[in-house]
Amino acid sequence: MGSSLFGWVSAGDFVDIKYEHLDGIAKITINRPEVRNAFRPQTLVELAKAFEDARNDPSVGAIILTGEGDLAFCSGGDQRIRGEDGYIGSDELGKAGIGRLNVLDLQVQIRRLPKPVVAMVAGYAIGGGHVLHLVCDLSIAAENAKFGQTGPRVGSFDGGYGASLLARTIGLKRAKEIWFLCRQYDAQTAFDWGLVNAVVPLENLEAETVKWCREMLDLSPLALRMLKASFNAADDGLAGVQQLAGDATLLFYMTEEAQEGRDAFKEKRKPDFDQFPRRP
Ligand code: S0N
Repeated sequence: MGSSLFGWVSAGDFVDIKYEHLDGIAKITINRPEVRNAFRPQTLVELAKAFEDARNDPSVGAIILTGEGDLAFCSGGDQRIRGEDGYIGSDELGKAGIGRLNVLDLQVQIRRLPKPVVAMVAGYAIGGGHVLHLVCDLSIAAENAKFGQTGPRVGSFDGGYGASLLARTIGLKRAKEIWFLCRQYDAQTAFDWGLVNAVVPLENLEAETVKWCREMLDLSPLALRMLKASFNAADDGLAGVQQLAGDATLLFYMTEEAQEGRDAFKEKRKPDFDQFPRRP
């Protein structure tokens, strides 16, 4: 992928990540290439902040998640600071020796974020890094991408989205194979299994990913929002239903019918809902 061909503009100061914008696209890059973009608690706090900013920014319509350099998207939790109950940060919790598993919050945040999130994968997407690409809505892979889980080898597992969403995405037998054997799979296999949407030469990865984002930017943001919530609703249980129902409420708020209820309350009169059809 090398250096970016695009004129990304920095949109925030972070230590472990880069957060940039370009014409309606936000790009969030895990910037720890010396450890193949493994995440530590600080990385996850920063990722959460950047995703929140991208969610709240009305100029952003699509979000790219990627890793710095050509060698890795993300290699999962930073094993050097893994303590006895999670990953030990440099904050007060970490100083008290209390670990965190805060990547789970990030996974949920990406699922619930009402804008499309695209994983742009060069090199390794391994362990918790593999789950991060999995929870993104789309994944574009470079030809050098490698996918896999390592949990049973390094003494961890993700039985949440890491197992269930993987099974939903590529089927139970293949998901179990990935977790039970801890093999690595090349980009073509990932494509054949439906784990990624496209495989492109490394040098085209960013251009292709931006092209996919621009195509989505040309489409209705509300329709994309409703579709994302609809796709996730069943798998996310009541939380998924809540997201979809919240989107329905958002749409209802925009109707004259809902606004009649609000106006009647403010004007201290009985609402006139007879003016609205009782639809078949
Ligand atoms: C990625 C791999 C395959 C790359 O191999 P390659 O290219 O041969 O490079 P290396 O020489 O191995 O690595 C280069 C340098 O980077 C360091 N490094 C790589 N990965 C990590 C890592 N994850 N943590 C810390 N350091 C890492 C290497 O040590 C090396 O450094 P130097 O040069 O100093 O020797 C290969 O590196 C690899 O297999 N990496 C480990 C992958 C792995 O096992 N990751 C952890 C898997 N587990 C998780 O991610 C936890 C899951 C999780 O997050 C979670 C799940 C459910 C509930 C909660 C949680 C939670 O923990 O929050």
